[in-house]
Formats: sequence, C-alpha cells, structure tokens
Amino acid sequence: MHSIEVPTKTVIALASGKGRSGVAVIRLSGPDALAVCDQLTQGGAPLPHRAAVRDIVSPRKGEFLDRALVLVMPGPRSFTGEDVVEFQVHGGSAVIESVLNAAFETGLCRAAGPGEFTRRAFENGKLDLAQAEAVADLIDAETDLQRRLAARVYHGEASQVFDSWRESLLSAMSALEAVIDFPDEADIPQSLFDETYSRVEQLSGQFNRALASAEAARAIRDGVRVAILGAPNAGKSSLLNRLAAREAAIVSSTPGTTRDVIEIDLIVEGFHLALSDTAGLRITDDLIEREGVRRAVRAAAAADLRIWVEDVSDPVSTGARVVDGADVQAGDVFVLNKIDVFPHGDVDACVPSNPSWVRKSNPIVRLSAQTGEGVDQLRELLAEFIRSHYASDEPLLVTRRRHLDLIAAAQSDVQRALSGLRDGLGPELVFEDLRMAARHIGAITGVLSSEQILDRIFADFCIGK
Ligand SMILES: Nc1nc2c(ncn2[C@@H]2O[C@H](COP(=O)(O)OP(=O)(O)O)[C@@H](O)[C@H]2O)c(=O)[nH]1
Ligand SMILES: [Mg+2]
Repeated sequence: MHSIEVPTKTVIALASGKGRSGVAVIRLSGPDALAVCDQLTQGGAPLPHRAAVRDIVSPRKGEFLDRALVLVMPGPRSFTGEDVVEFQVHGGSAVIESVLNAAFETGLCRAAGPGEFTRRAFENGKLDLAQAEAVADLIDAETDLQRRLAARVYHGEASQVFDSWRESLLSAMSALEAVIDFPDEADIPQSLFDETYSRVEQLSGQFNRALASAEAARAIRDGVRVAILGAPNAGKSSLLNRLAAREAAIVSSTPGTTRDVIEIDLIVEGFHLALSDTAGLRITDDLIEREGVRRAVRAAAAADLRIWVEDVSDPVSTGARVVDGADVQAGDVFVLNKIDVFPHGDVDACVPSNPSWVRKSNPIVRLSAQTGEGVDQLRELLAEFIRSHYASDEPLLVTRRRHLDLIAAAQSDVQRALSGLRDGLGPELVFEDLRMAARHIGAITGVLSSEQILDRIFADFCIGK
C-alpha cells in the first residue's frame, strides 16, 4: 500500500484518541504541511516551535471552524523528520471532522494510513525499527510493567545491545576476511581461531540469556494465562467471580451452565493476568457442551497456570470427569472448594474420584468461593507464581515475537559457526554463518528490511501514530 507513489506526500490524521475529549490533536506531516497550515489558519502558520492561537477556517467558504493552538515543527527536527504541524482543537467528533475536511479541501494532503507517521520517522532515521515498534507498545501499555518495558526499548536501550551484537559479529567477520584474502594459508591461524571462537561463544551465551528472558517479557506484554478447570458444579464460575469481585460468569446449580470460555483481566504483582472460566470437564452427549469441554481442554493446554477446582462436599458424585488432554501439570494449584459446607474434607477424598488429580506436590488451597474464606490464600499463591516465574533481574530485551525469532535464528547461525570452527571448516563457510547471524540481528533494528516486512509491522499500528 505504502510503496505506491502517491502524488500528495503530506498526510493528516487525528493523533489523539477517538471520542469526546477536552482537546484533540490533529497532526500533519510532509512537504506541504506548512502550506496546508497557511490555508487553514487566519494569520497563517506561526513561527516554528512557538505555540500560537489561530482561528481555523475552511479554505473554500472561509467559515470559522474552531480556535486552535497551533505548533509548527519543521523537519528534520520533528517526530517524523519531515515538516510537522499540530493543531490542538476542541475534542468533539464534528469539530475534528470539519478540520480534517478543511485540510482535504486544500488538495495538498491525504489521510494517513496506520502507523504512517512512525514509519516515516523510521524511514528518516529518527527511530530504528525496534524503537518504532516500541511506540506502538507504549501506546498499548496498560500496566506499569508493560509501560516500563516499552519505554526502555523506545529509549534505545535494547537497540544498543542489538547493535553491539552486530558490531561484534562484523568484526569477527572482518578478521576472517583477512585469512580468506590470503588463500595460500589454508587454515585459520591459531590466534585468530582462538579469538574468533571465544568471541562467538560469548555472543551465543548472550543470545541464550536473551532468549531465556523472553518468556518473562512475553508474560509482561501479553499477560499470564490462568485457566480455572474442574468438574461441572465444582464452583469454577463462583471462584472466577470471587477473584474478579464481580458477577462476570453465570453461577448455577445446574451442571453444564458455563459452555464457553469466559475471560477476565486481573492485575497481580503488576502483571496482567488473563483468567478464564471454562465448561466443567465431563464426557457428555450434548453437542454444545461437548464443544465447551473441547474449548476448556484447549484453554488448559494454552494456560501458563491451571487452577483445578474440586467440590470437597461432594467429591465422588459427579462421576466420570476425566477428559483426554486436560492434565494436571507441576505447579498447578488445587482448590478444594465449598469448605463452608464440608469443612473437614481433604484432598485424599478427592483424588480417587479424579485420577488425573495425581498429586505432584501441587499447592492446595481450601476455600469457599461462596463466603470468600480462604480466597486470599489463593491470591497469594497466584502472586507467588508470578514472582517466581516472571520477576527477573535480567534486563528484558526481547519484547516481541519477531525479535525472539530473529535472535533464535542468529543463535543457530552462530552455533553452526562454532561447530564449523571446531571441525576445521574453511574460513569462508564460517564467515557465511556469521554473515547470516549479523543479518538476523540487524533485521531487529531494521538495518536491512524489505518493504513487505515493514508493511506487516506498521499495519498493526493505529491510525494517527
Ligand atoms: N456452599 C457453597 N456453594 C457453592 C460454593 N461455590 C459454588 N457453590 C454453588 O455450587 C453451584 C455451582 O457453582 P458454579 O460456580 O456455577 O460451578 P461451576 O459449574 O464449576 O462453574 C452453585 O449453586 C453455587 O452457588 C461454595 O463455596 N460453597
Ligand atoms: Mg460454570
């Protein structure tokens, strides 16, 4: 879409959020930004970097549209690197619409596509690709941890590390090149071998640590997935409502009420936690319920943590509840629910009714979803799970799947280079592996990136960014 040459290079969009607000920001960027501003404002475009109040008028009819604060930021000292003008107008949808239409009347600008401002900033060297992605992550950040992670990448902390990895690969390559240029020396000299080997090995260790921290970064970015599972009527929906402190799921004494997966968001230890309530696990002939069970099994498999709920007052009555694919994993939490009815029930009474409840020293919480007794203990277990799994002192660099894949690719390149060195392969082959690794790392910050890759990355942005 963006690769097509369009006659008007100047773009305009609402940069602030949609909906009614005190003030809305409309941003213009491109070679004609100042010309558009001149036609739209009584008194013309203000001096650069000076906020000025101007009446906005429609160029054709001269109709007064709004009184705005106008900011002119000539390129290259602007967000996009191009001439940028921002209008702060009153934040009503009709006002915004009228100012945008007035700008289109000039014939000098068109509506910006998703992420087009940030893409221009990238293309003009104001941001590298990882930083450009971090702009979107900053906008999407809902928790403080998500914000901090995105802010560090936006600030360039991660790019510095990626660039240093690439530098290191490039200098190992240029050392090898010296040997390649003297073909009568068939082998790599020992000193160069040692130096190259230890350099590449060190890099490989750094890649490994970055890859290991990616799981924590993913949990910060996308949230930790927790699924509530168990037999029909065990009290799963009641527990979800209790944790959410609201009536998110329907609670009913009729078994099989919950049929689709219901998801709510909680913030625990600063982490975004996606908690899902599922259909009771049992073998059934009801087609819709069966689909619900299938989705429950899928949610169980996709979850980072499972909470298995058992009705301690009635551990055997629900009969066959073993469903293929729903397995207890180490670290999963067992909940013995309804202790208000049956305070002395214990886990051993529940195990025979549910063979999949094989105990793997899983933590057990006794509670009542109805009265709330014991629920704090479950909250504490969730917090502990997050602390032990995701709180890390390692600097988290890998904020996106794309980065993870590229580092993993570079890791296999350098592994190949290392074994090539050990096996005494020719320097050209090792050089080639290192070159591939450098390309993969370079792609994170966009040193070399194809139009298609850029299109895909910026398509995820919102319009106005
Ligand atoms: N006494 C008591 N009843 C409960 C408790 N938790 C759930 N129930 C009841 O058990 C029935 C099934 O609850 P529900 O949350 O719909 O179970 P689900 O099928 O696992 O989602 C409802 O009648 C609830 O009121 C509890 O802690 N104590
Ligand atoms: Mg339910």
